[in-house]
Amino acid sequence: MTKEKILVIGASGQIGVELTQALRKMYGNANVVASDLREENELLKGTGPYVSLDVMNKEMLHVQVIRQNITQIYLLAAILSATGEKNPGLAWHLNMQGLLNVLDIAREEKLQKVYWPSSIAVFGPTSPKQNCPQQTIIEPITVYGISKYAGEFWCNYFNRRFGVDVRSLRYPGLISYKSAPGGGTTDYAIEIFHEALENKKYKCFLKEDTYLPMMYMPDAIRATIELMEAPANKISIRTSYNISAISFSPNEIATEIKKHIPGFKISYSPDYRQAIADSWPQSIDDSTASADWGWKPEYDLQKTTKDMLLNLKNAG
Ligand code: VAH
Repeated sequence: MTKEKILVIGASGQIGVELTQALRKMYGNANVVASDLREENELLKGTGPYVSLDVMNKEMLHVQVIRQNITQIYLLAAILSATGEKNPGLAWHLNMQGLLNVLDIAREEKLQKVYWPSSIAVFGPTSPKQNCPQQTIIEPITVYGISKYAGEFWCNYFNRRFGVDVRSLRYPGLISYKSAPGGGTTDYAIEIFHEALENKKYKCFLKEDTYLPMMYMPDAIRATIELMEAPANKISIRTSYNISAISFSPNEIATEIKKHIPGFKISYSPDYRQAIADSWPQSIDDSTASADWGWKPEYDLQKTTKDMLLNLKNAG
């Protein structure tokens, strides 16, 4: 049994910090190398190896994989939906070339496994709005969605053609308190908690009835680990799995927060991100993930709200 040595690319990001922490608990701190273009996130400092690494520099990345005897790569570096619309060329280049660099190296070095996140942002206005299925009409209208959907096909190709065990999840909007969100359309669902605690009011950049698929980060991290730990013969989807947990609107999460902060007030001032949100499904059918590897969410809106407020208050 080869000793697992994991490289997390994008370890200082919203998902990367918590995924690195979870992987270090499982594999031992020294066996999980965190990397990012940015400097090491405070929460990771002193908990394990960290290297500055640009996923776009394929030669440097290849050297690190060999030098560190890496057996698995988790690639989280990406430009998200809202930021991507401000710089389409860069978003396409980073999201696509970063993945191709990792897949090529995984093939050449015969890595055990690769993880790469897709997103419900692959779906577009022609996809079903409710219980959007695993396979359906998929016509993304953001560069982020286009790059994630194209990336799904590259994952499928490298698995079928070269046997690379690359696995992927279509994350909904992710809610977390440990590290800042990364420029997404669903970031309102994180900002609202900070604003409610600091100012007792929040001006939301989406309309009050904008329903979106969301998930609390502990569920997303557990889904990722469960997917990666599942036996390969259980994985029937080599593009990317739909997963889901909760769907809510800004009005609904505001109402839930008011139960804890009675004076909290929300106002609405939709911006360019409204059109992105309107192009996505409101809820997702994740029955394939449940059937293949037993996916089941644990956090609903009530539990998420309580846990977010408790931890943000403690972080004070
Ligand atoms: C975004 N948080 O808003 C990401 C996510 C489903 C949305 O992929 O771009």
